[in-house]
Amino acid sequence: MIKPEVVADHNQKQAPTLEADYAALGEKLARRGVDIEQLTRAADTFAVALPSWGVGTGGTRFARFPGPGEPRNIFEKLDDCSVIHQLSQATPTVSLHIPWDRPDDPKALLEYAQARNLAFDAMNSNTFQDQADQAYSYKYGSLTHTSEAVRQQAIEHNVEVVELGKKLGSKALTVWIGDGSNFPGQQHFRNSFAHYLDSARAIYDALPDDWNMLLEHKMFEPAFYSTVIQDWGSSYLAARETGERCLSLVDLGHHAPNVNIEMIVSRLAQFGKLGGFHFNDSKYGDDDLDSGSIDPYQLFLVFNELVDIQQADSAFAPFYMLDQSHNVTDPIESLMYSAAEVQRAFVKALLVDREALLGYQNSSDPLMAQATLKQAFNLDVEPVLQMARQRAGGAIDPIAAYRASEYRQSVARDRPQSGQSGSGIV
Ligand SMILES: [Mn+2]
Repeated sequence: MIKPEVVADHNQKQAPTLEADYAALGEKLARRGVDIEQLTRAADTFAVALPSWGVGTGGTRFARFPGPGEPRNIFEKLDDCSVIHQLSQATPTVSLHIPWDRPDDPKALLEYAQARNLAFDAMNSNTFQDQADQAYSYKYGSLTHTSEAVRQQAIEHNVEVVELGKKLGSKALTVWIGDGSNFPGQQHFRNSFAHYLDSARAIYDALPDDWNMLLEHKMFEPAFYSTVIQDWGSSYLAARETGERCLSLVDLGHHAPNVNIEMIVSRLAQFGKLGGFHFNDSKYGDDDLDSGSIDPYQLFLVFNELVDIQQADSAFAPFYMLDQSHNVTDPIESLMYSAAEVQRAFVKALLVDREALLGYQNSSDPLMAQATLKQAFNLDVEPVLQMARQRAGGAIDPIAAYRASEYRQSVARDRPQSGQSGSGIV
């Protein structure tokens, strides 16, 4: 972790500016009837999980350009995650990917994480790649394969991930499969979906009572013609058929361009089936750009729904995770910046005057309804985020503090480049 003196020194220099900005914003919010202290406390409650694979440099199917000091194993990944949480104070959990992060000694891994103020979020299984020691290939599918033996192997892998997660204190399994087809006629749609339902139920049966199973859909890639769980409709149907604690997970990047994702959020939540969220951004067909880097308004509109649902149902607590690929940036910087962007969208959504909005909706005043949303979105809440971080022991400006710490230079010396980050090409 970064020396506390480095963070304290950074904060001391930034504090006078923050105090002035915070006071000015406080006055502005007070005129709207909002207590800035209450908003800052709410900001502090925000948390989003880090993907273990996110701290390694990503890439595309064309190439990967490794950065200096990449983590070479799960312990070094946790070291990087602890730095992100130390400075951002918004990422207290890590989501593991098995087999990439499979520990020899789960107890030792749990202790290592706890010593760094980290816990484990949802576990991710992997049946979209073949592993060296497996009997059957997933080339033509896994949980939906036409062969029962292949399906059984994929089910057993998921059960193994649940068993491992139990030892690590996780409470959820996220299932994403690449199963689908590249040619019309290659796959029987109904049969493959029926196989998926049978496999999902078999995995669900192995789930502890206090766990959730999260089904992630993705429109295309790696199967470019059809994907078995390609949209929220398929995800909803599968979650509904599988069991009460089986829920849909929405990844912001896994939709056709221009799809109204905030409405999907609303639909799934209305029927008790929204279980989790993967944050990222996209411009074309990608699904891995940094959260809020392309369309921060969409991110805000998603949180507008999430906050609206939360205020109606206090038990609503979906799993949040960042899911992005850092190809050209220092992954630690991207993850800190992205966590703050998601937190910013959450805080702005809290500022929406919901009573006024409902009034404009009921009186059919679309201009003022959208203006009510814009009034919250257009306000700069940076001082609230900075104050929440500082009070929690983090850095007022995480990127500046991180660069001042020279953490990357330090790990670059300790971690000679191996050419493998364990994150693969994502
Ligand atoms: Mn995802």
